[in-house]
Amino acid sequence: MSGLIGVALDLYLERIGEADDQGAVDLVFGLLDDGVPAEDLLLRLIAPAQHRVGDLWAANQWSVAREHAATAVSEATVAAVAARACPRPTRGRVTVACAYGEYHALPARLLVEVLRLRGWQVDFLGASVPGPHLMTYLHQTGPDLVALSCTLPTRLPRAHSVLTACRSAGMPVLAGGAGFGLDGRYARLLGADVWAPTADAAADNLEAGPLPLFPVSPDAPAHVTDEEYTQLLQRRPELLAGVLDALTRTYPPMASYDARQMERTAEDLGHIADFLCAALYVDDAAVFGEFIAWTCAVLRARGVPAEAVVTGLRILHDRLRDLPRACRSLTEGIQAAQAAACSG
Ligand code: B12
Repeated sequence: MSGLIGVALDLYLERIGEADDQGAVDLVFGLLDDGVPAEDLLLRLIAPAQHRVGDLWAANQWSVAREHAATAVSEATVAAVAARACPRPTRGRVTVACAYGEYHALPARLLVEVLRLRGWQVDFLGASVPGPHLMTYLHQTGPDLVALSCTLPTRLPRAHSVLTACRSAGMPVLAGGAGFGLDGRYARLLGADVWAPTADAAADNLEAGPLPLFPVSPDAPAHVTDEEYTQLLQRRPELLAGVLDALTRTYPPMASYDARQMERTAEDLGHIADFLCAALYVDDAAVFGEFIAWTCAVLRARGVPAEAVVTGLRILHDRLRDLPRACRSLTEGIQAAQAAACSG
């Protein structure tokens, strides 16, 4: 069965890359008719194809528009698989939501459909759910479990608010998504009751009976012990304007940037500041270092050398000397960018 899926993966990618909804659905229905389980189609065909979409975008082989179109087709395909399977709920009720500001709804949707296939009654609230509204909904509907999805580490502070509110209301939360870290370490740190790396692992855990809950973390999240996270958040607008200005003066190629390139650089700096905030929030410089390594690869594919990132990070470091934890993350980021510059 895995052989069938392996062969279909390239074909599926081709179809979503051409925004071919019908072709993608036909392919997947054909595999269902051949006996491939719906769950395998969701997790071993559509999910890896979406990762490939990300890689193709990162390598500048696919445009943002093509990535959006492909993702829209995958969403339609997931819906078609779900509509065809249409299982009756035989187990408890789960609410699945994405943290506020988190627009990666498809990873959560895959969890939703896997849980439904396994007999759970699932309410799916979709992308970017404001915390207070989520809490009201949970109080009104009283699910057995809340499943919170977070793909970007930058959304962890918002996820934390939900985790805290659910904990005080005595509602168990299952956390998941790449933002919580490969081993779920930020889920544990921020007070989730349980974490799972994938949708099927989550479903297996739930089926196995009472959840193996995390012990309450003895470490308070770092942002509670000092003011660096809050300070960086408050200083963000003037800091970014100042860094963009200094970068224009110290990085010669920027002198000839057009308005669009300037806008993109400002956006990249914004993401860099957001990931720095996230690293401070969970007190883990690796969050920042990994993002910088990824950013350098993305920029290199677009003709921007890692030296530009090194220069920008040095300027940031200079301006944040009063924040020692931020400086530690920035140092890790500078090292990651220098390594990228050497390998490029
Ligand atoms: C499609 C996409 C988007 C779409 C999302 C649309 C949608 N409807 O989902 C849009 C265009 C909105 C988007 C926006 C952005 N994106 Co994007 N996106 C992607 C992409 C290509 C695919 C996402 C996807 O479908 N993944 C497939 C699933 C299967 O992912 P998964 O994480 O493996 O999911 C499994 C588990 O995590 C788990 N799981 C997920 N949730 C939960 C919850 C629980 C409770 C449990 C138990 C388990 C669980 O179950 C899933 C199935 O097993 C990824 C690439 C990638 N590698 O994922 C980038 C990616 C995630 N995006 C990225 C970025 C940077 C962004 C932007 C910041 C880009 C920008 N410049 O604006 C914005 C941020 C928007 C925001 N604030 O949320 C980066 C993140 C980099 C990083 N270091 O963190 C990635 C990795 C970029 C890449 N290589 O292409 N993106």
